[in-house]
Amino acid sequence: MIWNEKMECMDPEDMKNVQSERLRSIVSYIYQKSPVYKKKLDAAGVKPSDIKDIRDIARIPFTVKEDLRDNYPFGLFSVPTKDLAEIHVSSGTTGNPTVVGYTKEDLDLWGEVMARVLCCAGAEPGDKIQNAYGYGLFTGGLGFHYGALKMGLAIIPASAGQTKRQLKIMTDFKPRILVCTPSYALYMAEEAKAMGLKPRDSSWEIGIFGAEPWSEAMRKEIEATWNMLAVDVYGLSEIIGPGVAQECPHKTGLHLFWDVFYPEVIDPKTGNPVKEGAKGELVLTTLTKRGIPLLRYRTRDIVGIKYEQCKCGRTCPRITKITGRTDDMIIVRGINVFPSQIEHVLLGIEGTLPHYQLVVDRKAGELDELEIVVEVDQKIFSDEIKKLQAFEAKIKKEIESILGVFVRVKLVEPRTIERSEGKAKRVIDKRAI
Ligand code: DLL
Repeated sequence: MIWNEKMECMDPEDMKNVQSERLRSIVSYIYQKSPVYKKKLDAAGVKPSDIKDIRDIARIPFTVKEDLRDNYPFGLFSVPTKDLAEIHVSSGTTGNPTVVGYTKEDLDLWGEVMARVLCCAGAEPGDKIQNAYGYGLFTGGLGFHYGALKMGLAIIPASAGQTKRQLKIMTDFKPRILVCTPSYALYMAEEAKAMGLKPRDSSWEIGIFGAEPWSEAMRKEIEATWNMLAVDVYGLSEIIGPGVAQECPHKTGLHLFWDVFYPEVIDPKTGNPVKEGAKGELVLTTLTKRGIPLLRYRTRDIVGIKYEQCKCGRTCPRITKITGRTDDMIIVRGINVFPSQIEHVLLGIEGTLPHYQLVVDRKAGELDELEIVVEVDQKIFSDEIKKLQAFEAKIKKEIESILGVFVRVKLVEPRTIERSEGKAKRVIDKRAI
C-alpha cells in the first residue's frame, strides 16, 4: 500500500513544478516571518522574488546546526511560541541543545510522512505496532505514534527499555510491527533467548529500525534471529524527526519524500553538488513546514542519491544507508554524542588534563558501552583510593547528566593516552556494525 500515491509516485517533471511552487512560497514566508533568516538572505543578496524555480535553490545560503544553537532557544523560528503545538530537543554539542518546534500543521505533516513510512515498510490498517522508540524529547517515539494514529494502527506505546516487559507485550499482544533502534532489536533477542523464548517464533513480521547507523550484516542478523523483515528509517529532529526517508521491502535505498523535504547531495568541502550516485553530504530544505522551516540545512550525514523509479512504483529519489558523518558525532544507544560535550565537562573539573578518549564498544548481543578514558593530575593518583573513586564518580555523574546515557570512566596517569601530531584521536569506535 502506498499512503500518498499522488506525491510518492508523481512524474518527476510534474514534481519539479510542485517543488518550485513550494520553494517560492516557503522562501517568501521565511523572509517575512524570521528576522534571522531575513538577515541571512539579505547578506547573501537573495530576495524572495529571485526564487522562480527549484533550481534557484542554489542561490540560497546553507543553514548549519550552529545557526540553531546560536539562536537558542527560539530565535530561528518563523512563528511566535504561542503558535506552537509541541517542542522537541535533540542532544547537541557543547552548551545549548538544538530546539525544534511544531505548529499544529507541522504535526499533521509529521503524521502524514510517518504514515508514508509505515505503509512503505509494509504495515497495513488493522496491524498492531509496538513502539519501542523513546517517548519524550527525542523525536522517535512520538513521530511513530503520530504516523500510526494517522494510518489507523493499534499503537502499543511501550517506549524504550524494560526489555522483559517488551517481550511480554510481544508474546501476549502479538503485534505484527516492531519499531526501535536496530541495536535494541538485537539486544532484545539475547534477552529473549535468556528467558527461554524462541525469537524466530515471535509475532513481529516487520521491524522499522533507525536513529543510528547499521549495516547490511546487522540487517541479516536481525532478520534471521527474529524471522522478520528489517527496513531502515531515516530522519533528524531539525527537519522533522523520523519521516524523512524510508526503505520499502525491496531494500534498494530509502525513499526520500521530496515533495516536502527537498534533497541535495554536496561535496562538504566545496558546497557544490556531487554527481548522481556519488557520496556526499545530504542537504535538506523543508518545503512546507511552518514552525521552524529550514533552507538548505546541512545534515552532516553522508549519503548517495539515485533518481530512478523503484520497483515498488515510487518515483521519489532513494538515498543509500547513512555511511558516515562529516563531523565527529557518534551515536551511542541511539543518543547523539559529540566529543566536545564531554571535553567541556572534563575541562570544568579541576584535576583532569585535556587529554581524553571515548571508547565505544558493543559486545555481541549487548548494548553500546561508552568508556571515557581521561588523564588526571599525578597528584590525584597519590591520593587514597577512596578519593580517587569519588573523583571518578563525580566525572561520571556530570557526564551522564549532560548526555543522558550511561558511561564508564577510567582515570589514567598523565601521558598515557597516545598523542597525535595532527588531529587528536578522540573517538575509538570498536563496534563492528
Ligand atoms: O534520530 C530521528 C529518528 C528517530 C530517526 C527514530 C529514525 C528513527 P536525532 O536524534 O535528531 O533524530 O538524530 C539525527 O541520527 O542526523 C543521523 O546522523 C542519525 N540517524 C538517524 N536515522 C539514521 C539511520 C533521530 N537510519 C541523526 N541510519 C541523523 C543512520 C541515522 N543514522
